[in-house]
Amino acid sequence: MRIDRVALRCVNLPLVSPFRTSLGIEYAKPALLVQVSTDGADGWGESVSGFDASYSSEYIESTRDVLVRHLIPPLLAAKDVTVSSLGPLLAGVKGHRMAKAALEMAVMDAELRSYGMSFATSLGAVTDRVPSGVSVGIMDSIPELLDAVGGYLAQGYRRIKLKIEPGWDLTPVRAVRERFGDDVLLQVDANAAYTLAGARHLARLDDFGLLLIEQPLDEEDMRGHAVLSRHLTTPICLDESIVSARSAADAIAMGACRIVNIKPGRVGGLLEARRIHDVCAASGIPVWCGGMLETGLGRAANTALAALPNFTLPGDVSASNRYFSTDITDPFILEDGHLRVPQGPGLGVTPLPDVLAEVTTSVRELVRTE
Ligand code: NPG
Repeated sequence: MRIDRVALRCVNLPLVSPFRTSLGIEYAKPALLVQVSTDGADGWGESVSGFDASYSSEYIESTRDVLVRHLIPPLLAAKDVTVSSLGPLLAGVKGHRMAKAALEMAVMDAELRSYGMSFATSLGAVTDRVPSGVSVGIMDSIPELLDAVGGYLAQGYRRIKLKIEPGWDLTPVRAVRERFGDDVLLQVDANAAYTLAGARHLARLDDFGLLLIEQPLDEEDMRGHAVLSRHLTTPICLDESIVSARSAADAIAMGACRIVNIKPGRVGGLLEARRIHDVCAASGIPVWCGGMLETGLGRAANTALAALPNFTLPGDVSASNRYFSTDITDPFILEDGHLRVPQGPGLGVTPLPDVLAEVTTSVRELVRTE
């Protein structure tokens, strides 16, 4: 496939309600979209980098910069690009996994569309619908939290994830358990907000029958997670710490986690995400698909990934209306607590031109010169 043009498009979608985590509050979802035009089909990708560097060292402007200067030029110069040639083509650029993931997604979409295969089939999906979990932000009060959780359960969400931070942990978890009972699949996500000094406090979460506690400690503190896991009966799940199949293998070998959250955007793309899935499966470690408030494009890719066999826990793959009143693609809808895995060629969804035009804040194009 020859790549003739790459367009980088920044969009900004208002959120239906503010989303607060231990990292800060988001009122809107900015995203960098990548559109590749080839001698065959076009393809779309989406970067999960955020407005700032609070979740990861990458952020939208750094993603755009490395794409423009270092990642797109070799693609525009290459005679033939396939998704499997991207690894070697881009190996000279260290890191920048979110940028590489967005580019890989766009190339994969173009390639699969050109021969009419879906992401799901290409990745090895074993189901055509995936159970949907919802992530619930930190709220101003417990009644507000209980209202939100009650609303999501009424809509049919299969699992609730509560964002926690020091000062907002035991009380909200206890309140949700007391109101909605022990049968609700419940887990918590700290986004690295604790230190090992909080081990005894975190162990009090063991009383609540949680599925897991996600990323309690700093992303680089693998040893700390291994130590902490010896103080808890609740399984530790790693998110930010898992950046590759190799880091997943290390974490598992050290006993730093018993469950892994896989986000393709965080680990450099869907192919690496599948390798992490495979490493975890070989070690008997269940995985689930994380989310970064993706638009329908990223959501389509995540849903396809979540249909692989070792994704045995519901993921943060919620319906479009959890975050957006209008998505840029046809919306993902909750059906009996599940999302349908798109079956059309490539991602199986494309941006709706009118909506896309409305939410676009900038476009930058790079074209092939010869
Ligand atoms: O449903 O897409 C979703 C969001 C799920 O809570 C969610 N994501 O740490 O996993 C996370 C968290 C997040 C989102 C963190 C955006 C930072 C930014």
